[in-house]
Amino acid sequence: EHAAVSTNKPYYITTPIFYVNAVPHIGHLHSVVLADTLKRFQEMKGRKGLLSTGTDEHGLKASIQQAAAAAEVSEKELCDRVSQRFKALFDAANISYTTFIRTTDMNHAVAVKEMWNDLWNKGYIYKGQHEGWYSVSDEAFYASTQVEEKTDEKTGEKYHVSIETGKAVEWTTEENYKFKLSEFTEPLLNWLDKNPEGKYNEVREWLQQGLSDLSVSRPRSRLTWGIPIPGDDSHVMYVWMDALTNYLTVTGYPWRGIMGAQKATGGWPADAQIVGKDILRFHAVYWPAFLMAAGLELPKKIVAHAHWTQSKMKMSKSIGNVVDPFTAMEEFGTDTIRFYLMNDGGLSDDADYSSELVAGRYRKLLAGQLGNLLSRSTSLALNPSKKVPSPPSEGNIHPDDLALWNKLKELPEKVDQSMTQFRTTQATHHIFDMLAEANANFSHGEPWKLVKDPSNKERVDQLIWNALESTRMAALLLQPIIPTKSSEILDQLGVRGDERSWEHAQRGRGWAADQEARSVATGGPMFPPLKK
Ligand code: ME8
Repeated sequence: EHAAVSTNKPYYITTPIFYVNAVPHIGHLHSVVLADTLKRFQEMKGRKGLLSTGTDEHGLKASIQQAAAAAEVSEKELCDRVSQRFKALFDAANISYTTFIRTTDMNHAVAVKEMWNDLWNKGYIYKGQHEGWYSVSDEAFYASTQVEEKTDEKTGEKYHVSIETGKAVEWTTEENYKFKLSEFTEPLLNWLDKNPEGKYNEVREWLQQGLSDLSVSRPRSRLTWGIPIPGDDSHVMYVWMDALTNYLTVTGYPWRGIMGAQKATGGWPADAQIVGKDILRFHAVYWPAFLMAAGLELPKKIVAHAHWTQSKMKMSKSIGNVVDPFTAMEEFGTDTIRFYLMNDGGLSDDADYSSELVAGRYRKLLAGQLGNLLSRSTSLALNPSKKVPSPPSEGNIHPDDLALWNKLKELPEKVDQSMTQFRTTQATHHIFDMLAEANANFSHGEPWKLVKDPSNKERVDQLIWNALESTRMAALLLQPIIPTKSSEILDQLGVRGDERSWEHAQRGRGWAADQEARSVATGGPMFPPLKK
């Protein structure tokens, strides 16, 4: 009974919620496609999936104000407009999100206040002082390392500026609420010890330097755009405390009362939280510390991925070197971009975006391997009956087919392992390695020559089965990454809707019941030549 309960827990995966001071780019899309791929993979294996994404609309008063002024709209209108654009992107990219949260939603304010009150009541928040280099025009504090000293040429007076923005800063002290982050150094190290992972080494190094308490409020006098602190209207919530709590809000936190019980999804703790490596500190230090303080369960995995660059520089709104994902999907197709992101964008190494490379992957892999094998396997000239030949029996494998036969056997396990480690680049590598072998098997077998002599029928059928089965396995395993194209391919192969889940992703488990009655369909090229 108990085991059944725990395996019934939905697979809950999250993406960062994105700032609305700039429109979405390819990097944002990457995080969301990765989360969607992993969710779809779990659904293929029979679990219910929850995927949450959305927009982070508080804080950053200056940037949002400036962006709104530049666009000649109000702050609220700007938030609506940009948030809508993120949502439209995720719809266009076929992201199967189950919630799209905006931190300006009413239920989110309720959840954030609940979190605050809980930490306050448990004694983890106190009133203290925050000191640092403050820039009035940037409305930001800077660390000493972000500040440099200058000398006024006329007066000879010394003053300080932010290195990044060049704006004057002054040493400032203000009253703040603080979170006792320093108490969590040891508990966090213990947590990391139990969850060994590559990127966590970096986190461990931060922790070993020791943590100081974290300022979790801002005076309302300089930041009005935020959630007020319960019981003290003169302060608003620090934007990261507000933003991180979104992962609980969408699960129905605080999970009590009539409303709470209705809204509870059973998703928490999250199974995986996808983030870019730029925000790992917030997710692997602050977030688990807040959760520990509140006595809540910790996420099972924080997955940090590397960045997309252009000419080796991180793609970012502040540099302005961004790729518009709408344009890219229009030019190459949604599934092509999804495929490119998952095939080339990894967890450890940054990847440099290039349209030539997108086109190259399309030509060589999608059209050259997958599309090519599909048209070979459904060739009317070789298989006028369009029937799916019977699979060979285990002891009767043609020597030329052994390598492929074994690859087909090992493939699901390899893909499973890669996906379980969030390594989509490895998963596609294994799938296309099998497809290359399948195409070589076909070319080497030369069925177009053999078919001229009817006595070769058995061998021709074997070669067709090899190609069909390889195409079926590839399309099935690629479903989480290229859902639309996979579905079209499987339709063409006569694979029924109820034959597309994980248990069918095994050599010889296709076309199960009434294979005799099935036939494949011929069609135009699945991946037609690119326009230019
Ligand atoms: O940090 N390559 O929002 P944000 C890959 N609101 N991924 C990239 C990327 C790139 N070049 N650029 C951005 C925030 N990303 C906060 C998050 S969460 C509680 C609050 C992706 O709009 C990546 O996931 O700056 C990165 O972590 C995120 O967008 C930052 O988005």
